[in-house]
This record gives sequence, structure tokens and C-alpha cells, in this order.
Amino acid sequence: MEQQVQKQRIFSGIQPTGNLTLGNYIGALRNFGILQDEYDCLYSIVDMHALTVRQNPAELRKACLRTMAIFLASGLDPEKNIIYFQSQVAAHAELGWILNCFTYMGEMSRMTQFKDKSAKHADNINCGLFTYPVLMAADILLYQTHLVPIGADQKQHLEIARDIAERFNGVYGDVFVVPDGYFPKVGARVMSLQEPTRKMSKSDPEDTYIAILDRPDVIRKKIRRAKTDSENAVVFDPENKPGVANLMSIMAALSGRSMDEIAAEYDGKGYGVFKDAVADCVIATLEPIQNEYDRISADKAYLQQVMDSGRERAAAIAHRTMLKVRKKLGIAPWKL
Ligand code: ATP
Ligand code: LTN
Repeated sequence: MEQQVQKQRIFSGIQPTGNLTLGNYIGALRNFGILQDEYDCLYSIVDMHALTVRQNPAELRKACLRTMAIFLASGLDPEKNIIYFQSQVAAHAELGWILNCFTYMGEMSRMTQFKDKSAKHADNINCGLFTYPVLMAADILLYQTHLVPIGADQKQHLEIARDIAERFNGVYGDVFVVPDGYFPKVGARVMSLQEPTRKMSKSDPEDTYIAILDRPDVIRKKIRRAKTDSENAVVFDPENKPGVANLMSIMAALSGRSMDEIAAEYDGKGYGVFKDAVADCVIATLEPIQNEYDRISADKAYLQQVMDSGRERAAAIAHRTMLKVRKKLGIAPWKL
């Protein structure tokens, strides 16, 4: 009889804060869809991570549903993938606490995202912000994840998740799979349109990012206004021409063309023509997603069904890991 080969597992999460950007799409979301046939995938809207920054409840609730609808609109099949809200599977918080006891203060204080976010929110440097990477490690380890599709900014957090898994396994035996990252070849760090030496971020001002749901006229306007240099030459030189390099990377990531091909095609044509071509490329990618989004987000019954089934399927896998973890740690067993 033919033996059934168990597929490897993928887990990734996106925070439902603000508007998902082209950076989120190229760095993470697009890869989710590409991998859905070869792997057993869970994609979570990590709403508990969003609480590390003060949120308006009504807006957060809307943003949660919007993020789920964007996941679906960008091609994730809810039958093939488990799509769910992190806060609805209590085991994330449970394992998060346990892993806090296997993580050192020094490790957390070295995290660049913590340093950036505490500078940005100096009036609210809370413990959740500090231990954010531990909850992320719990998200990943809970599902015995092999591969984590993320942008380059999350590399440091993934390393910590690996360290925590290895540390725990070192004490208790092979409890967790040690995960690897999966990064896009081009576009792992899409940069801000206005400050192209910083990453594009959905918590920055509107004109610095392209939202997945920005309509074509807005996209074109933002790209035309994107900061470039005064040379007017389409050459890939991230050091000296970060603005142009960023636009070239966006085009390369979305069209599959190489930097050389792009440079050759726009050689001598100037930034006006080049920027319009980048805008065409972004619009061609995002417009179909927006049309799907409009259709899906109007169908509340469908969203409810995806949410319920995702929660149940995720919780069942998480429960298996938690039984193992509880037993290894010696905390109260379910059955005497
Ligand atoms: P915030 O600005 O609120 O911190 P964010 O835009 O960084 O949010 P996240 O929810 O933290 O969004 O990230 C979701 C995924 O998108 C992660 O895998 C992250 O690595 C990826 N990502 C975020 N920004 C970029 C970017 N500029 N380029 C490539 N990938 C990105
Ligand atoms: N920390 C990530 C979001 C995130 C995540 C995860 C990504 C939370 N849990 C698990 C991959 C796997 C971020 O800030 N972008």
C-alpha cells in the first residue's frame, strides 16, 4: 500500500492594525498563497499582538475582519489553509506564558522592533511590547511549524523562536519542531515611499505606504510623489539611490523581471515614465484583489463560517501540543 506522506507545516501571522500595505503583501501575504498546495498552512490574524499598542476597540474590530477578508481576497483558500484569529485560540496565551519562563530579559532587550516601538510609543512601554517575540514564538511552536513566511524585519524574532525551541527541547526532549524562515528573494524589505531608507510600515503616515486597498488613482498619485533623486537615471543602486532602488524592487517582485531587464527598458526614459510603469504594475496586482475584497467583505455569513471553522481546526492542533507540553513540565494533568 502507498504510504501517505505528511505535509510539512507553515505558520505565519499578520497584525490587524491599520491598513495592510504593499510591503505586507510582497513580504508575506503573497508567499502564503504560493505555498498553500505544498504545505499544511495556518495563517493567523494576530489580534493579541496588536494590543501591545493602544487600540480603538471599534476600529480594531473592523480591522480584524478587514484583514481576514484581505487574506481571502488575495487568494488563500480557507479549505486548504486554516485562517483564524489568534485571540480565539487560548493556547497561544497559555504557551506564551510558559515560554516567558524560558526566555531571558537580555534577549528581549536586544530586539530592534522593541527598541523602535518603544521610541514610537514612549508613553506606553508595556510588558507586552517587551515580550512580544515570546508570544510570536508561541504562535509558531504551538503548531509544530517547519516554515515561517515573513519579511526581513522579522528575522530576529524568528531566531529567538528557534532559540527558545532549542532551549526547551534541550531540557525536555524533542517537544517542538525548530522552524526555518521563508523570505522573498526580492522585496523582503519594501521601503517607505517618502523615506526610502526605512521600511514601509502600516503604522506610519499615509503617504509613506501603498495600502493593499488603495484605489488605482491613489496608488498612481503616491508613486508619482515617491521620493527619488535628481539624476533621472533608472539604475539599481540601493546605497546612493534608495528611492529608485525601492521602486525597481517593487516592480521586480511583482513582474518577475530582473533588475537588469528593468534598468535596460527604462534607460534614458526618465523617472516620470518609469514611475507610471511601476504604478501600472502595482495596480495590475492590487485591483483584482480589491474587487474580490469588495465581494467577500459584503458576505458576513461566509466570513463567520471561515472564522468558526478556522478556530476549531487550529484549536485541535494546538491542544495536541499543549498536552505534550503540560506533561513534560509536570503541571496539573487533565486525567489522574
Ligand atoms: P506595523 O507597522 O504596525 O508594525 P507592519 O507593517 O510591520 O506593522 P506586521 O503585521 O507587523 O506589519 O507584518 C506582517 C508581515 O509583513 C510580516 O511577515 C512582516 O515581515 C511583513 N512586512 C511588514 N512590512 C514589510 C515591508 N516593508 N517589506 C516586506 N515585508 C514586510
Ligand atoms: N511579529 C510579526 C507578526 C507575527 C508573526 C507571528 C509572524 C506574530 N506572530 C508568527 C510570523 C509567525 C510582525 O510584527 N510582523
